[in-house]
Amino acid sequence: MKKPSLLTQVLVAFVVAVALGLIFGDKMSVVQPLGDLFLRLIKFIMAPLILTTLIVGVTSLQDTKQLFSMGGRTIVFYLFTTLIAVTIGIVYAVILSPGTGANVSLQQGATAPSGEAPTLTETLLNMIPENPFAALMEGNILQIIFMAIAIGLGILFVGEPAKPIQKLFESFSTVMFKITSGIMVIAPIGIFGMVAPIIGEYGLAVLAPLAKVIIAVALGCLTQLLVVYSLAVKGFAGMSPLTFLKGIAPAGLVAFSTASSGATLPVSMKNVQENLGVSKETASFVLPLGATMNMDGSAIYQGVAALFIAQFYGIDLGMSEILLIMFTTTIASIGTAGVPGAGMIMLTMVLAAVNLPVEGIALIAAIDRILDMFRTSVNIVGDAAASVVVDSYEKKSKEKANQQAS
Ligand code: DAS
Repeated sequence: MKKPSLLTQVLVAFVVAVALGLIFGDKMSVVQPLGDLFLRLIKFIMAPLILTTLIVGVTSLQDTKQLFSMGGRTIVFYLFTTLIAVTIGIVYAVILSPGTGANVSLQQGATAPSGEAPTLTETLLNMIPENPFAALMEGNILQIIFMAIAIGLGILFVGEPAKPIQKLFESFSTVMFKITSGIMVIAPIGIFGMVAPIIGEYGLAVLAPLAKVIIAVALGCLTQLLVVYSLAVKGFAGMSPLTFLKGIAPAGLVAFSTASSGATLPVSMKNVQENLGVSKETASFVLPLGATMNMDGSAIYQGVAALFIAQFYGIDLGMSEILLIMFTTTIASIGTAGVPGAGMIMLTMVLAAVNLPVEGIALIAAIDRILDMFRTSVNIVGDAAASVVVDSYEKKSKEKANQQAS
């Protein structure tokens, strides 16, 4: 009998986890170590995989001109889809709860997170590692990206004498991918071990009063997936949306289970290359960048949360405040780290920008993990859509260059 595909395995694991979570409640915490094992394994591989594949990605580009053209297309795609995402979130929040005083109840004992949201300047400056080894040890993705691009450019500019280093990173990257494939074998078990305890802990009792917030975020995420990204891959790359969504589904489910773009990165890099035909050089450039600065799902969440919090406190937002929320959310999503709960920290920046009470975050803090699962999945699928679209342009540019050369 043919072994079921990884997608089938993770889907079954997910459904069984939700069912057992609802049946056995918090007793399911007994399987948490299975989830922790998988999460630790993909976090272990994350830093060396990003560093080596991004260096290989940069050095395999024809020249710095291609680096800047690919970078430019990537950034434009990311900003454009994020703006659409936050608009979708705001529209759903208005539709689902038009009046003020939305029926969300302050969760007992919930407190707003104390984290301070970094400003855009701090986010950009923090990209530069003061100590490259510390950046690797801490798994600071933005700093690892900076290092990889710097090393990659160095190898490009040095040329022939740096070939041995380039070869070393190429073989190192291949080894990292092989290890990632090995880790993915236990993905179904890991997803089961992460999802069952969460569903068991929350159950339906906690989720009911905040159902409108969850529904608005879930509908916004579904719209972004099924409309925005499907139109993008179809329109710009001629790829069937079904092929695209099926191809990235395993990474989407790992993102849903881990609520961490960073931890999901090894899986999405594997999926886009093996299932969607994206070249290694595009994948290793676009995806690590996206995992830290393209957070469309977080933007949807921040749009929804800002409006629900305003409505809870009876604050009517005018068009200028709405536009300010859209702008701030887009900036905030660039600074949102690819780790669990980062979006809630960045929400403080959005609320402060439009003078909304930051403590309002406590209203939805209790279900943040559930909302984080939805938004992180969209973050990852959005990065994959970017890699498909950018790769398609890169291939067209190469074909044109070859035709001109011949
Ligand atoms: N969990 C974050 C991520 O990994 C997203 C968020 O918190 O908004 O993408």
